[in-house]
Amino acid sequence: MLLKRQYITMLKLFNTNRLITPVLNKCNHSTAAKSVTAVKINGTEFISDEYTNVTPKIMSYLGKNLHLRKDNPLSMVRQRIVQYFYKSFTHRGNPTFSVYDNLSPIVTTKQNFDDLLIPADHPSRAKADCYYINKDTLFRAHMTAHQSELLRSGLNNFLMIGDVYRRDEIDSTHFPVFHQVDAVRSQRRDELFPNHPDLDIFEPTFYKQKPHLFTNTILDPTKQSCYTLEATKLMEVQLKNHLIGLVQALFGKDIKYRWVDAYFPFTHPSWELEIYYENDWLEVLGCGIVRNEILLNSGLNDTIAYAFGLGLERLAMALYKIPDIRLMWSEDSGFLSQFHNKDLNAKITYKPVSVFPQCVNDISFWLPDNFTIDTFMSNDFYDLVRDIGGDIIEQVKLKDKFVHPKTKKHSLCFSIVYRHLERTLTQAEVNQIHKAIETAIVTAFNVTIR
Ligand code: FA5
Ligand code: MG
Repeated sequence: MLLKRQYITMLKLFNTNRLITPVLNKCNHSTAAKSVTAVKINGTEFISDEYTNVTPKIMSYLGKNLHLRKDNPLSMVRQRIVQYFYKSFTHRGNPTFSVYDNLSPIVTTKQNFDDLLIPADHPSRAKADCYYINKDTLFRAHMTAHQSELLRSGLNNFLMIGDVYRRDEIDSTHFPVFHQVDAVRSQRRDELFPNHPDLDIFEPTFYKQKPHLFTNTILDPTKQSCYTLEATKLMEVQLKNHLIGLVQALFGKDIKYRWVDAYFPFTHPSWELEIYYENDWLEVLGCGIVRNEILLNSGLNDTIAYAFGLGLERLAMALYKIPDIRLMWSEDSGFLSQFHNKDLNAKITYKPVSVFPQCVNDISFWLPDNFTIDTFMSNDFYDLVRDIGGDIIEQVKLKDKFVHPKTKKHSLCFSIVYRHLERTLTQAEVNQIHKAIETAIVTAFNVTIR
């Protein structure tokens, strides 16, 4: 989220408040009528100002939570990452890391920037790069926005997963909303060096003053001035090993990767991990040793920590060969069904769905008296549907089942998704095929269409 490009052009496109749904117009009674507009989000009202640039379209992504949706590839990658951390770190049989995947994406500038030592004039704060609700409130631009508050609440090892919002270019790998997994792992001296009472995490000079009076510097590229080189190096090795372990768990042992030196205001030293994918290097995450000032401000004066933040979209696109980031938002069953009920570790290669629109017709029927929902042979039904509909049947899914309270008759409802791969189907021709299926199942299974 550093060194943002392009923010001047974006500013020209979106610099007005009129994109906001006005929910309130107050008049200033004294002089010329001044209108104050507010933005209402999830029931909370925010007074807008010259910073406000969030659009109704962007607001419409709030609460979509793709990372928690069952059939979404982002959710599958999320679960694999969480599993990796649960498996790799346990303490007396319990997972060491706790997971926060439901934190509100509306944060203060303090959370998103100040708490992370991001300077007041840093380009990542630009109105052109972020979606501001007003000058103090924005849609989080990275999951690191929650790092300080979770540290303050006493957590040592945690994952923060959610949607983040950035004004960025629009192409196959960029979308204004994407998803990140962020993490912090912190350790005290006895945890980092359990067998070396002679080693310390802090330089002797750090102890000479009160911790908050110590001036921590990042002039040395290898470490922060407060930490020893041994502690910093050991944390670096652990951090890198854990992250390489993660990409190998996702992509297999043969994945080609490289580390690139990086800069983030909240870590030092910092790195980015790139993987070799489709003949090019792809940046998948940023990481580093957390700046000690952040830990001190959160009440921790005996700790060294590492942190990282990765993008779920990039990993999912590479893992499943999904060519366009917008597909993550697809509600199309032709897309979602490719990830439906799949084993988390199954090798899935995305097959492009037809670009022609689908038609969905439901079919409901009462089963004959001698049948129940459990004894009805759904697979026979699917075959019959395919026999009649042919290749234009994209999916048949059970939508509803019902037992009549009085007659005890059982009823089923299926949605049939029709799509032609080469042309747009008309509703009329779909209705005709659908009717033919109804007629056929009445004969074949003795059911009664509802
Ligand atoms: C950050 O957001 C830092 N907060 C990461 C971090 C956390 C560093 C903790 C150190 C410690 P960055 O802007 O590089 O950094 O984004 C992190 C990852 O999010 C990237 O590596 C990439 O995988 C993903 N990402 C960034 N921008 C986009 C985008 N526009 N579309 C899709 N994925 C993106
Ligand atoms: Mg980056």
